[in-house]
Amino acid sequence: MRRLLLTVGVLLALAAPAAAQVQQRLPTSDSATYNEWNASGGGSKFADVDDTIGADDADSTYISKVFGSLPAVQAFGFTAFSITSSAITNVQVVAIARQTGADGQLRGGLRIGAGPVNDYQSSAQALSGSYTTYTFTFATNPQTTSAWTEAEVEGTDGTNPLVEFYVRGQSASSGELRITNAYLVVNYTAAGGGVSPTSVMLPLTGVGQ
Ligand SMILES: [Ca+2]
Ligand SMILES: [Ca+2]
Repeated sequence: MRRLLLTVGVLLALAAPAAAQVQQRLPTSDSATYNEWNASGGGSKFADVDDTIGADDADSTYISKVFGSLPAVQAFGFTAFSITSSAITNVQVVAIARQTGADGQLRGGLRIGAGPVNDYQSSAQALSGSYTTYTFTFATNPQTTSAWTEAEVEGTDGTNPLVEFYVRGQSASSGELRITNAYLVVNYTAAGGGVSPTSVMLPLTGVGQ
């Protein structure tokens, strides 16, 4: 029995993933620079899109922009990421969005810099008529075009910190664009490696003795 469990332990260690980690941030404030969309509740924009991730409330609370007033940008502040990484895979803007008319498109964007703050946006994605999750991926820091550093992602870098994220609606020919949920994601590899053989084997040491 002990030998079997030890074998299982070794196999688990060998099969351990490379400690891929995800951290998510809902918006906590409206940008003072880009605050161009409308809140369905008439209050803060961020409050209509900070639905619990994985449980958006569809048309109960959303931000919108009618076709005649596009393009328009809505940016948000958020609580800074706090990670311990050995490598950062990407930063993603996620929006659960739809259009009520036709030809609507959405971009995701990041605002980066210690001053000036510069704007970087993804390519556009066409919107569906029903709520769909759109993911806009930034594999590198667009201001440096190099791999993200932890300090940049956490907003503490002295030159190229991530400051705000945004959505940019464009191109509709009728109706309006709606977003019910929006958030920021960082995908990274944890520092210090993943599950080690030692940590897997230790609980099994006493089995069978
Ligand atoms: Ca850190
Ligand atoms: Ca909502």
